[in-house]
Formats: sequence, C-alpha cells, structure tokens
Amino acid sequence: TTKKAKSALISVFHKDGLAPIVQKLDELGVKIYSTGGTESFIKELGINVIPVEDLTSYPSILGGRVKTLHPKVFGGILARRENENDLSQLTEYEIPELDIVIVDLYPFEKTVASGASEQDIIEKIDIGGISLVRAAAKNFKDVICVSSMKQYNEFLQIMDDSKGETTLEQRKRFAAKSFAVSSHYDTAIFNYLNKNEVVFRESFDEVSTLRYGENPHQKGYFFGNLDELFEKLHGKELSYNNLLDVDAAVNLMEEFKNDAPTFAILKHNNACGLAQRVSLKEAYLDALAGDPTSAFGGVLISNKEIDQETAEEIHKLFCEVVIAPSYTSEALELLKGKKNRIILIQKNIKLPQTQYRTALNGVLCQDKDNKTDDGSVIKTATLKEPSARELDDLFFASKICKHTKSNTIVLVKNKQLCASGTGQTSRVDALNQAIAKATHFNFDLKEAVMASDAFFPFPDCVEIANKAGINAVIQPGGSIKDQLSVDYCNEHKMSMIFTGTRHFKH
Ligand code: 93A
Repeated sequence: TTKKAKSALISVFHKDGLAPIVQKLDELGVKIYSTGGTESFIKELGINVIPVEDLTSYPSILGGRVKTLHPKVFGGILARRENENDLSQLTEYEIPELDIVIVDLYPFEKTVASGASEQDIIEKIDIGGISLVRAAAKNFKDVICVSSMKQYNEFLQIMDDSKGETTLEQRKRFAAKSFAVSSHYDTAIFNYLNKNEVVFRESFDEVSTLRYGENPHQKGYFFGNLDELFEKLHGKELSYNNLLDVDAAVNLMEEFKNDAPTFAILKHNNACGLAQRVSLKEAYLDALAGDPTSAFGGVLISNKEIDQETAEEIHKLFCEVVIAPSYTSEALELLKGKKNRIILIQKNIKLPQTQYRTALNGVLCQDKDNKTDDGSVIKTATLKEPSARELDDLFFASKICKHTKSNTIVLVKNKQLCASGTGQTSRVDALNQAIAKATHFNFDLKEAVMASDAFFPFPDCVEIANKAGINAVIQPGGSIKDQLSVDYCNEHKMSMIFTGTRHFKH
C-alpha cells in the first residue's frame, strides 16, 4: 500500500509556498506536469516541467476555461493501478500515470468578498481544478491529492520523511480533506447564487417554513424532521420559540426519564416549575406552584402518561404545548378542548448528541453536556455531610441547574423546584433573584438546597444562602477562593459538595 510517486500534476492559483515542494519533487526524481501560470513559475525556478498541453496535444482554450479537462489527464489520475484493463488502456492511449495532484483552486470566496462584478465572480468558479481534486481524491488508493495551500507543509514533511513514498492511510486522509475542500467550495457557490439565504437548506432533507422567526418581522425556518421525534396529536403549528422551548423541555426531562412521576413547566427555555411526586397530578400541581405566573403560556412536559386527573388540572391553565410519552384517551379528549393547544407524544428516540449554533460568520459545534452529577464523583468539601434527603435534593437541583441558562442558581426542597435565578450576569444576582421569587411564591427556604452551575468566586453566595435558611449546597468547586466558601459553611453548619463538573448553558 506504500507508493513511490513518479509523476505529479501541479495547477495552483497562488504560487506562494510552492517552490520548496517542486524543488523537493525534482530532487526525488518526480516528473512534473503543469498548467500555464504554474508551469512558468516552475520553469523560472530552473526546474524541468512538462506543459500539460504537451500531454493533451491541445492548447488551453476559451480563455483558460478548458485546460486540464482531458482524458489524458483524468485517465492518468483515475486509472486503477491494480486493474489490468485500466493499465492496458493507459498504454493503448499513451496516458502517463499521475501519482500526485497538487491544486490551489480559483479563489471564489475571496473574489465574492472583494465586491467584484458578477462576470468576474463567475469566471472564478473553478471547474478543471475541482475536477482534478475530486478525481485524485476518489483514486486515493493510488494517488495523493493536495487540495489546498494549507496542506503544503504536511505534504512536504511526508515527502521529506519518506523519500517520495506515501502510505494508504496518508492518501486517504488527504482524500477526505479534498472532499472537505470541494464541498466547501460548492457550498460557497451555492450561497452566492442563493444570495446567502437559508444557508442550511441543502443540508437537510426536510425544511419547514415557520410562521416567523423569534419575532414577527424575522423570517424563520426549521431544518429537520420533527416527525422522527414526535407524534403531533393536536393544535396549531409549532413556532420558532415553541421549538426552542420544546428542545429545552425534552433535554431537561431526559434527566428524569426513568424516575417517579415528574412534571416540568418551561418558559423562555428555562424551567419555572418542576416537581417529582408519587402521582403525576401532584407533580403537576407542585410544578405549577413553583411559579404560577410564569406558567401562563408555558411548555409542559411529563415523564409519564398523562391521565385524566392530571389533564383536568392542566386544562385550567393556558399553555402552548404539552409533551408526554402517552395520554389516556380521556386525558387526550380533555386536552384537545383548546383548539390551539399543541399536544405531542415524544417518541422513545435518542436525541442528537452534537449541538450547533451560529457564531459570527461560522457555526459553533460541541458535544452535548452529557455529564450528570449523581454521587459517583462527588466530594464533600465541608465538615458536615448532607443528609440523605438533602443529597437527593442536591442532585435533583443539579440536574435542573444543568438545563437552566447561566449564570444560574437553583433552589430545591423535597424534589420541588422552589425557584431559580436564570441567565444573570452575576451569580449573586442569580441567587438573589431565586430567593426573591421563592419568597414571593411563599416558599419557606429553611432546609432548602441550592445548586450552582459554576463555582463561587467569592463566599458571598453561601452567606446570602445561609441567611435565607439554605443548608446544603452543590457546586463544581475549583475557585482559588473555594476555601473561603468552605470556611463560611463550616462556621454556619452548612454542608457543601463539589462535583468537579461545570454546567454552563448559554
Ligand atoms: O478554468 S478552469 O476551471 N479549467 C480548467 O481546465 C482548469 N484546470 C486547472 N481552471 C482550471 N484549473 C485551475 O487553474 C486550477 O485549479 C488553478 O487554480 C489554476 C492554475 O492555473 P495556472 O497554472 O495557469 O496559473
């Protein structure tokens, strides 16, 4: 599978960085074929080079639009070196094998960015070069393809290290990069012709045009197939904001999937109520009690089948969406009583494990936060250990915290969300907000627990918590001033556990 290169075809737009490569290839005795401008550049270095026209017996025509598009070029790249038939055809038609292809494409994106005219931009759609790249990459078993200037250093290193030999693994890796280059290139052309509208459209089979985006003056689309995840039983079309809430809801409820009946109410992608009880009706009522004001117009989610008694309670509330694994027929009839209310069955299908969002002129991508704080890696930082009931509540709070916008503090008591501070610019603000909300809705925070998505840089949060009656704390730890918070807890008979895992959510 290791191949010693005997010949190369080089056709590059930018000539910078090419000199050391041709010098190396020449030194290794590799025969070099090349196109117009590249050929002159190589010749000027005093290195032997064969014009591609000599190979094709054809001049470059149509102002350069057709220069390498010829069977003598593509035959030499695409021939399978282990195939007798291919090889005898190479001999028959006097086609030389080409083992290395080096291309730097016409700079299409740069030309668009420079504000050039449409005609100039069209001329910068590379046809021959990209075909060379695709052909050489397709035949990676025999050919190595260098498809961008960015790969010159790595290629030169290989040539240096192994005297012109390449391994199958190396050729395959360069082939993958080549298709990354070619697909990126064609996407850029698509985006240009499509006036940059709806960049993702072509990447998904299913596209829904939403009524509007986040606000009525913004266009909105959803790329994806919702039917894979949900069965919609009733109600109006899901809006852009509904979809964001549904996403937050299903990811949150995944934490409690196999637990006792758990009900959550979400607004603006955060839980404003969540409780776990022996019966679903109680879970719903205690979730609602967390913040009955915010619950208005919320998205509701349950980890268990919705029964009639729960549906009777839900029916009293104006809510946008209800999600559950199933509904009893009586419950469904009741919930359908409001024309617009969206009723979804969540199918038992794994949610995607990679997350994307746009940032500046690109897309950020990350693994999903799949770590759950469940006691396997915790460390008690204080002298006092949390009680068994507190420990349950701490983990419960931590799961909610992970799905709440940072900075956040979540307060829980007896598996009920008392309140949270969400999306604040300081942790102290988040805690004060949570305490104010809990107090407003008549929660007694004595013996409540608190979870923080990130460490406390100062001991101020534990001080405020202590004054509100909170006794146990869960947080990642890791601040250089951790000890100040630990000392304060020790002096005030509070317990605090460190998870070692931060749960930012922005
Ligand atoms: O106009 S093209 O699409 N037609 C071709 O047949 C062709 N072959 C190579 N452009 C073509 N190329 C491109 O020419 C290469 O991708 C490279 O960007 C450029 C190198 O041209 P020169 O060697 O004349 O500077």
